[in-house]
Amino acid sequence: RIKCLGFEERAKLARNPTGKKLFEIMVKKESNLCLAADVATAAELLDIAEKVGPEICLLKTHVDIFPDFTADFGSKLRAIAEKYNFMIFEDRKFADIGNTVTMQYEGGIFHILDWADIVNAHIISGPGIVDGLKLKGLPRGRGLLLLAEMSSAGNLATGDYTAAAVKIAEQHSDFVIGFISVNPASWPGAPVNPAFIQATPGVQMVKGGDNLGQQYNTPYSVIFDRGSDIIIVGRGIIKAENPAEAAREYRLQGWKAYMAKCS
Ligand code: 5BU
Repeated sequence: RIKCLGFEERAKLARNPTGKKLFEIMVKKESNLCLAADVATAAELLDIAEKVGPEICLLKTHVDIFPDFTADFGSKLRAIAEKYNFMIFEDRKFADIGNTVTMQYEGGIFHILDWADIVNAHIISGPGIVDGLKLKGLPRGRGLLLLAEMSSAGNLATGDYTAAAVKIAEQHSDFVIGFISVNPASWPGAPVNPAFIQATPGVQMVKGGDNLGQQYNTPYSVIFDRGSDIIIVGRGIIKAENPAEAAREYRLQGWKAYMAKCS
């Protein structure tokens, strides 16, 4: 096995300021945990961000699920993110043509560009989507994750599709900071450029799934066996009796797996 490059070294390779900062936060907090904060209301999200903030490097939102969203949501969440030193990732999964996504990113009710450090995009529409998002995001120092794989059963993001995501990322490495992936160690030509970060959803303490196609792997298998960097955990934390305690346990497991791989 080739020597594993640590997050510290990879921070220096990152061309995008948000990608670089994310690696640096991971080192500083000894955390490769991203919370998928899929709670019922914006009020609950701000509450769980306060509780879990010390354990995470990244907080992932689905802002369009909140019935109580207000214009000050972004500034409130950013204040908590600054207090606990984590970054904010809106899991928007942009998918349209370049011109349309510029408007979806910046405008509407949510003004995602104003508060999300990181967003993600499907590549189904081709590389123009990256050009569009970059037009708005790069001047603000924002970063983009491309969906190279998905965690759900029967998804179509495999093989040549995954390879195309890597190619597009290489062509836009000033803005693309990495991938949503499931098993990047299995990609042809793996490991991909270590400047890119790998973030993986579908993580719980035991392997399994839900009734709607989600598939779970453990923190150790995701980081050590499958070659990812960041575990994205939702219900494993938010449905726990004590989310802060559960988050701490996921952080320790995720970091231990990284240390086993890279020290
Ligand atoms: P869970 O509760 O840990 O299953 O939540 C997983 C989160 O990750 C949820 O917010 C999904 O929208 C998100 N997700 C995913 O599960 N699988 C994917 O391939 C992608 C995102 Br992309």
